[in-house]
Amino acid sequence: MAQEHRLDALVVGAGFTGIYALHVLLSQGFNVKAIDKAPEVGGTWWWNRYPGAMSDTWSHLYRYSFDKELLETYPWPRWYVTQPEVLEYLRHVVDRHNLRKHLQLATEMTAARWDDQAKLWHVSCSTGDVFLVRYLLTGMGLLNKPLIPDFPGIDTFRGTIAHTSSWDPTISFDDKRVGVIGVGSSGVQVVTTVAPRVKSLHVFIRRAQYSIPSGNRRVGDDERRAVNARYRQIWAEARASSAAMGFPEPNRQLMDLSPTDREQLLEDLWQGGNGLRFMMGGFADVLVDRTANEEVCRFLRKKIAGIVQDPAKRATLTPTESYARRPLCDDGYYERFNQDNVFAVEALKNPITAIVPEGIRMADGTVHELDVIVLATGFHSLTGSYASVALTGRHGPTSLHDLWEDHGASTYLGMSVAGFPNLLVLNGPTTAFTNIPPLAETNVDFAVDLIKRAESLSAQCGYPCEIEATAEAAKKWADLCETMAEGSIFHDVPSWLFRRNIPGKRSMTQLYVGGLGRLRGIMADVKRKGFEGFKEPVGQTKAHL
Ligand code: NA7
Repeated sequence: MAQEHRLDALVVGAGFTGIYALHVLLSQGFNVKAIDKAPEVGGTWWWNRYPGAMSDTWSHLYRYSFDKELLETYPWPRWYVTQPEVLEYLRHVVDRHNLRKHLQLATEMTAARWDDQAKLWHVSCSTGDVFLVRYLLTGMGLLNKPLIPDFPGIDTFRGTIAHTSSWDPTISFDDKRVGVIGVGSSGVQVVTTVAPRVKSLHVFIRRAQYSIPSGNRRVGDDERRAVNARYRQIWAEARASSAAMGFPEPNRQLMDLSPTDREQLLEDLWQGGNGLRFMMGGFADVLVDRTANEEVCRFLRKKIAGIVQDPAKRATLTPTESYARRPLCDDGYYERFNQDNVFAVEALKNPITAIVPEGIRMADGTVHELDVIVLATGFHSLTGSYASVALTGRHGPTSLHDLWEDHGASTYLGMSVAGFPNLLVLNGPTTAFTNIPPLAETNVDFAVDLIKRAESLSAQCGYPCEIEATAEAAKKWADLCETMAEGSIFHDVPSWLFRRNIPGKRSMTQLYVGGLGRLRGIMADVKRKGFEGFKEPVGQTKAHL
């Protein structure tokens, strides 16, 4: 039955970030609950249940660091964790830390309004529940709202059609004629996994992407013991690095090497596996120097040519753009196209024009007949996660999402928004581009520091003190994100990183590409300077009393 709940804090989202926020706030003695629209915890890992869904961070760093015993004992049999394994792990963390009774699932936040008189967030939910809380923490994911292209006739398809982020894992591919639209991480994983089981597979490729071998394999007992013995150091190094993926990030410049050494080092990286390591773990100039980037592209195109036998398929599968998207890795993606029943369908010059009852129609009139269509078409990234919530601050009635649309995603340190007191955005727009679990721990720890400071100031002065970024600090942060992005080749391609994947929407800088180590350094500095960039809580609140 719908209820009114009065709490210190509400956490929205029960993925990696929300679960940790709930745990930390409870352990600090706060009266707090977490809600999630899904019927189970897991966030991204609950929704993305498509075949082959897997993390591409090494297993020992795709987890929390806060529970040392769990870190050392929880199994991670292979170098990458699959979607069911991540979900199982998160469920285990929730049970182990007795968090379930503080969770309310199948509950979606639909609106949240800051009441400037009562100094409370008034949060309305799909269930009719209302939460009145001092602090609102949103861990709603970076990639939450699916991007479903506006294909005419999409409702007329006679077979099964679904987006990867709302996939029903019971859907069968066996002996089916399958179409996959999109070849980002999701599409590449689906293709690689289902190709051996299908009757036929048509992969619709608008802009091909580079993918390298993942290098996935079993973790040996010795390797596990070695990681356990060095865990403290491994985490310290990851937190200080940019990608926080556990590989070193050398300062070496690709173009300083002789052509022979270059080739050898690229070959070593290819053999070692992992897309992120290939992009960031070999050389420092791949993302900033176009000559170096093109050299890497040349190497990768040669690899694709060496794998894909059919010249027409090879042409469709070979990227022409810079190596500048979120890097991919796979367990035999290009090899699957050597199967006679797997087709690479060129969809840039000859785009998809409609979905028809029998399948997919292309601009030239060809209809590919299908039983199952997988929309691996991506997301309304970062700001998109806030599109369906009427979240209004001190100056209402424009919602946070609409403000971001109008003025850019200006969010101090990726966390606090001027005019939205006591809202703590976790892993939201302009947070660092990095490995998510350590980012979640970093952001939650900083948010909880802010809350503890506001609580202690409130206790001292006898009225509620607020957490709120100054407009100047938010602007400075947005400018820094912009400047760092401008120097990066990430800007060159139409990907979700800068929201250049959505037809009709302007591009937006919504990530801090300086990485985790720098973000942590900046946060430590802000804290050392008495939370510089946040409004002075006492004076601000007095003015409102
Ligand atoms: P991505 O990486 O955004 O990939 C989406 C793919 O869908 C990409 O290949 C797009 O082609 C393609 N797409 C989108 N619309 C169309 C239409 N209308 N026709 C043909 N192809 C289309 O999403 P993912 O889910 O794979 O991965 C997102 C992140 O999740 C990933 O980076 C990891 O961080 C985890 P385009 O390139 O736009 O031509």
